[in-house]
Amino acid sequence: MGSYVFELIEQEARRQENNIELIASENFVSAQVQRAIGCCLTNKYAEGYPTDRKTGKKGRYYGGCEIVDKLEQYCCDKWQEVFNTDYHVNVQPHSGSSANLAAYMSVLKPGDTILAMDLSNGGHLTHGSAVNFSGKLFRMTFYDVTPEGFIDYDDIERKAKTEKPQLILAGASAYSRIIDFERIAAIAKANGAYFMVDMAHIAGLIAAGEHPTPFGYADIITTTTHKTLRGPRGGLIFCKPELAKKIDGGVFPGTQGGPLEHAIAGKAVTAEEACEPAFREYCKQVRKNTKAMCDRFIENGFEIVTGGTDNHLFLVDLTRTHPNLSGKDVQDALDKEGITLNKNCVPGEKRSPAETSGVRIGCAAMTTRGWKEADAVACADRIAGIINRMTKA
Ligand code: DSN
Repeated sequence: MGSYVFELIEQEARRQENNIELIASENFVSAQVQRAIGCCLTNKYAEGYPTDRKTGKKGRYYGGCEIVDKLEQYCCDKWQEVFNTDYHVNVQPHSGSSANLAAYMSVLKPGDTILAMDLSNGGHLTHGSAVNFSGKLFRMTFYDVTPEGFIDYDDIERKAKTEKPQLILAGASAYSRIIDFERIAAIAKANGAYFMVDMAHIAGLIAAGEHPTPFGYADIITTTTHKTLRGPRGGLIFCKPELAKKIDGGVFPGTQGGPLEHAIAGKAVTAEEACEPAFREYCKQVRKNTKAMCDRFIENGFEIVTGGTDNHLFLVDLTRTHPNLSGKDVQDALDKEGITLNKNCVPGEKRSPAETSGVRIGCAAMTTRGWKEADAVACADRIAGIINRMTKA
């Protein structure tokens, strides 16, 4: 049957094949993951949780769940294996935002205080933005970054004392440096706050040992599965075993209804893939490519927030080198050249979030496509040339 929808899907497939994809939060799933998420499991309702392995207590509100029970339990077990952890895991969150909402609602009351990183400094919308549920439901307070863009750990310590948050949140959408989870955990503990990590961007690197782990330090860890983990769009929550009941209740019935079992199948295949040695090699290469590209931008005279990168992304700050160009100008110009990235605020941003003075560049997707350092360097030169020509025009 011909359908406009399938015509558009075909067009998008061509766009993805032909473009250079540098959006730091995107990646390309394997054919196996795609097969899992496009399967008959989408037909099944399964509100609740798999039958308890210890007690045999049934946890679903619908019949016919004997197979999805096995699937969901397998998915949970595999994710524990990925992160080599005995933390409890909930694989039902539909997205990273749903995971964060459920996590907050599990341990906080509306009006409680969260200390997090502001969106403009690299945090995420769900980390307290005034236009998001997080900013509307909770009293948000933010720690600073230094003028160079590094997390100001002394400020976290100060604000933990003065603002008395019930929860301190680490994790970011646009932060290119290692996050010291151990230090923030100690601050949270000293101040009687929960410590939550949103590791969505760096989860793959953590799984591969390419970034220090928050397991063992954080009370609650949320992530998406589609960024450096290279899985389908979706979320996960990990927590210390003593918080398992609260977290599960926070997801269902607290903030979600029926789980998406086809998405859970895709997450399970992703976990299988992340356990393979090839995934470690992939994550190593992501970091090498990102560093090579970032260093080349510096050689080409560009300014990078924090002066470099430790992970899968970096931020180009145009403020001083190209004052007449906004991040949006660059994003639009590169779109026309088949290079996809996103505009991004930089520390001390003077422009609006719709314009911005920077762009964010990530190498996770192109590394999946087979990029090595030389490809990243050639792309940096190409982008630098495009931006410099825009300045002259
Ligand atoms: N909005 C995503 C990103 O691009 O980083 C995070 O969820």
